[in-house]
Parts: sequence; C-alpha cells; structure tokens
Amino acid sequence: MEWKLSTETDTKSESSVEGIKRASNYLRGDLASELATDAPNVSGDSEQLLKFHGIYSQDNRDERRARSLAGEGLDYIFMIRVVVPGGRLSSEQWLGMDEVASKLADGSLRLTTRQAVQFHGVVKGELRELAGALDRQFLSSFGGCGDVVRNVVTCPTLHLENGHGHLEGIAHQLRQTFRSTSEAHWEIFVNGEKAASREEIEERPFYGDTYLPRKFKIAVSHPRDNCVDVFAQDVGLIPAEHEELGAGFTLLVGGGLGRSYAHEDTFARLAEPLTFVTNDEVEEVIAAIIATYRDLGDRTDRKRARMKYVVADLGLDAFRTHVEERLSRTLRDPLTLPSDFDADDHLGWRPLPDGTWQVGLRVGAGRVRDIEGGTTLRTALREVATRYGATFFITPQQDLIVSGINSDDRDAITALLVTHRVRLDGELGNVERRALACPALPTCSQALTEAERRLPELVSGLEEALARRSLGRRPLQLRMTGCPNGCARPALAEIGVVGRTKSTYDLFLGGGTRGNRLATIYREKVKLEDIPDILGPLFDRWAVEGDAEETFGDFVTRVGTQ
Ligand code: SRM
Ligand code: SF4
Repeated sequence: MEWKLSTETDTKSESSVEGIKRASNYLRGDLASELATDAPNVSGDSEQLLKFHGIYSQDNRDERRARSLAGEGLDYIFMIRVVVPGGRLSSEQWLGMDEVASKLADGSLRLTTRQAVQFHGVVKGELRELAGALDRQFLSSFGGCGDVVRNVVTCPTLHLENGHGHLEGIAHQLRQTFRSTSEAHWEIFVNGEKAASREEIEERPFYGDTYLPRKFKIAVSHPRDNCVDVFAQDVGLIPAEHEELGAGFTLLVGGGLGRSYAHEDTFARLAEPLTFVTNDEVEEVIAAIIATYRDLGDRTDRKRARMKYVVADLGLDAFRTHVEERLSRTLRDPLTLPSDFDADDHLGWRPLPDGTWQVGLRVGAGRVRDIEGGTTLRTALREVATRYGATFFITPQQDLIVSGINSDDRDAITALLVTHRVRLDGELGNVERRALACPALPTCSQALTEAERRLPELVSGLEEALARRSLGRRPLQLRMTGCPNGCARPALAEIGVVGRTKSTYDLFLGGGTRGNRLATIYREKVKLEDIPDILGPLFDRWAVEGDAEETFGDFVTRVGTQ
C-alpha cells in the first residue's frame, strides 16, 4: 500500500550525511567497488551508507594500544545487525545464524534490546558471504541501522492474545510496509549484480532520496504488558478496544532515550498519546507521522535530529496538526492508557493456549555463546533447535523464549539445559534476572566505559547488598550502558548506570517496570565498585519504610532521594 504525501524538504545547511544519502543513488554509493578492494575498511562516506545495510564499521578497541605501540593501524571489524521483526525466528533460521556465528563472526550471537541479532568481529572480505547466508534463511540486515524505520519490536506473547488475531503478524506487516524498497542491498551484497526489477521499483514516498533525518523506532506492546518499553519509541502502539470502532491501537509519539553530554539541549523523553487508530488506519497514520518527521526533523544537526525533538519543540497539538495536514483529515482523541501495565520478564516454563509450552531463558546481556568450562548456551540452543523444531522469540530484555514445545518433551529439554549448565528462572538472582547491559567495549565506538563485560560484577555487588538487608527476594531492575546514548534503556530503569568518563558512571534512580517514568540523576561520576555502598542507605530505608510490595523505583520516587 502507498499513500500520496506532501514533501517540504529544506536543503539549507544540511549535515554531511544528508549529501551522502542524496548522492548515493538510493543507498548504493561506491559500496560495490569499495567492498571489492583488499583494504580492511571502507571510506567515511561508505561507512555512512553501510549503516543502512545493517553494517557498522568498528575496530577492536582492546587492541588499539598494542597496535599503536607496534606501529600498526586499527584492527577493523564489522558488526552486522540482522532484522528480526518481533524477534521471531524458526529453528532453521536459528541454526542458520548459529552457523554464521562460528564461520564468519566471533562465535557469538548478540540478542539486542530491539529483538534483533548482531554478529560481531566480521571482516570486510566476508560481508557478502554473510549476507548470502542470511538470505538463504529469508533474513537480512538491510534496515537494521540507518535513517529508516528500524526493527519493529513487539511483546513476544502478543501473538497469543485471544480476540486480537490481527496482532499475530503485526511486526512483519509493519516491516513490509515501512522497509526501504531500494534494491541496493540485494545488488551489492546478495546477488552481485543489478536487479532486473530495479527500474520498476520506486523508493517509498515518505523516504524520498534522503530518507529520514535519523533512525525511527516502532514498538507494539501487549495490551497489559510493557516489556517493549512502548514509551521509549518514536511511535508506540498499545492494542486497545474502542467502544464503537472495535479493535485498534492507542498510538503514542515522540519517545526516545539518547542524550549527549556535549549537547545540553538533548534529553530522554517519554512518548505521549496522540490518537486512537483502528487496525485499518494504523499504517496510513504512521506513514503520515513519518512524512511529518521527514519534513520537519532537523537535518542540520544529527544530535538533535530525532522525532522526539520535533514533538517537544512544536508541542503535541501543533505536531498533531502537521500530521492531520498530511492525512487530510483530523485524528480522533486517544483512549485512556491501561492502568495495569507492567513488564513480564517472560522467563521460565509457561503453558500456551494450544497445549504446548514455552521456556524463557535468561541470556545475560544478550550474548549467546559457549563459555569454556562454564555455560554452553549456544550448543544447548543448537541442540534444542535441531531436535525439537521449536520457534524462537528474542525478547526486548535480550533474553530468549523457546516456544511451541510438546509437553512430552519438557523433561528432556530441561535435562538438556541442565547438562549445558543453563540456569532456569528459579536459579537466577533477583537483580540478575532483569539486568540489561549494552555491548560497549570493545566493539562500540561510542563507549566511554565498560557495560556488558562488567555487568556480572555489578549484579553480584547489588545482590549481596540486598541480601545483607534481607531484601534478597525483592526484584530490582538494573540497566547499564557505556554512554548516555542509552541503548539498554537505563533512563527508564529503577537503577540506571550510565558511562560518564573512562572510569566513572552516572547513577540514575526511580524508573520502573511499567516503563512510564524517567529515572532522575542521583550521583555523578561514581566508580562502579562503589555503587552497592552508595545505594546502601537507600536500601536500608527501603527495607524499613517501603511497603510490602513496593518496588525500589516506586519507593525512591515516593520518598525522594535526598
Ligand atoms: Fe543503540 C548507537 C547498540 C538499542 C540509542 N547502538 C548504537 C551503536 C550502533 C553505536 C554506534 O553508533 O556506533 C551501538 C552498537 C554497539 C555494538 O558494538 O554492538 C548500539 N543499540 C545497541 C544495541 C545492540 C544495545 C543492546 O544492548 O542490545 C541495541 C540494538 C537495537 C536494535 O536491534 O536495533 C540498541 N539504542 C538502542 C536503544 C533502545 C531501544 O531502541 O529500545 C536506544 C535508546 C532509544 C532511542 O533510540 O532513543 C539506543 N544507539 C542509541 C543512540 C542514541 C540515539 C539518539 O537519539 O541520540 C545511538 C547513537 C547514534 O545513533 O548516533 C546508538
Ligand atoms: Fe555504545 Fe553507548 Fe549504545 Fe552502549 S549505550 S552500545 S556504549 S552507543
């Protein structure tokens, strides 16, 4: 389906990336010739275009010093982010990706906070082979990054929701509607030649030849479960029932969590309810929102180019008017937001309505790999996929659900997991089971500090601090990132730990699992090892003054942190 949308592109003082996009002939640029050279990396312009193909040029930052001392250049590696709408994969697809991890990447699959899969440590000469391997599994990294609609996130139990049959395929439907139609990825990475159909296919009108000012994120929550963090999205959809119009969505706009220390006018922001849309209207309204953002988003300063700044600067009412102009009709009011919203971690064995079972497994910062002498999660999952033909769902908490298991196979799968030392939900610590961390060092170019690699140490410190106060059974939500871009969504966490300098972090408190409250700064520039002691006095008060079921985030918000 396509819609006619007006365009008002401003070409004044645009950022250099805008020129690269415009001159790229719909994301081709010089990529084909640069991939063919022996150089281990690509030029700066091509790095920008590669992102649209789901590929990031990185270097192994652990090696920088030694290589510099040895007079050697950077150790160039690439990260490939595979689009997985709703995080759903067949066993065959999982096995295909498992093989890629061994043959072409660093031996791990990295499950992301947006239900995608990343491969790290890929060398330039093998990018095409990797794209071909994905294509054979009907997968692609095209649109995994870049100034387009990113992987659509949905609650992994949305498809089980009775009475909402339309929700089953919504992630794929939105991916199809909002993906770029450029054939560039196919030509350059998969097929190696110009697609015959190229001339007939036009790019989406809401993208044009310069695409969006920046990335655009959509998530669909469960009607009662906000595991997707629907308020952190450019467009968030909450399934809802309208008294007269029937099933549809409350549509939120203008969320986003990234900030920059160097740019004081950047901030985390919660999305606000814009309207109620029926199922038939949802794509048309999102297209008008994207077109509004395409036209009004800041193309001069990429740090302030996200749609949340358009909504914040204009105000919701004026933003609504711009969307209505592009739709040529008015938007109806939103419905009241659900009051029983909370986030399930989806861990452990759960029965499904069709009589089969699912098991949710804690992955730990999303890193699926085998640890010598420890947990061999990757092998365990490979064996489950090979023997039991289940469906895999990546969760927005970087975990994995294996679904559609016959009840007769439950014991065997539990035994298999135990053999591989994969711990089930009952064995997890109460901080560990909800903790998120971004990859940070050594792959992320933006990382100021460690995150994923030091998460276990922080988790243990906090669990010990809680146990000393007899709080060990109270769940606590911890999220940690190596910089304020906020990839593990620390701005919404009960405890958010955000890299500040090479060896310090800022500590944020007061978010929560409902995901509808921003955490606020508690302490700046603290050392990671000091965090459990810094929080000690607040844990003491929570133990004594907190209500029985009161979460830490709710408690600190109620009593304040001073
Ligand atoms: Fe992110 C950039 C990793 C979810 C906000 N993010 C990056 C890059 C690509 C670094 C870079 O630009 O060079 C990171 C790659 C590191 C590496 O080595 O893998 C990176 N982001 C991730 C992932 C893998 C974190 C994870 O632990 O899973 C997530 C991949 C999601 C996906 O599958 O698409 C990831 N990033 C997020 C989220 C959370 C979300 O979307 O739910 C956010 C906050 C929400 C938001 O967008 O506001 C997020 N990432 C950013 C930003 C800040 C954007 C901004 O508005 O300023 C950047 C920096 C940028 O884009 O320039 C960034
Ligand atoms: Fe990198 Fe910062 Fe995102 Fe962590 S939060 S992955 S350090 S950009």
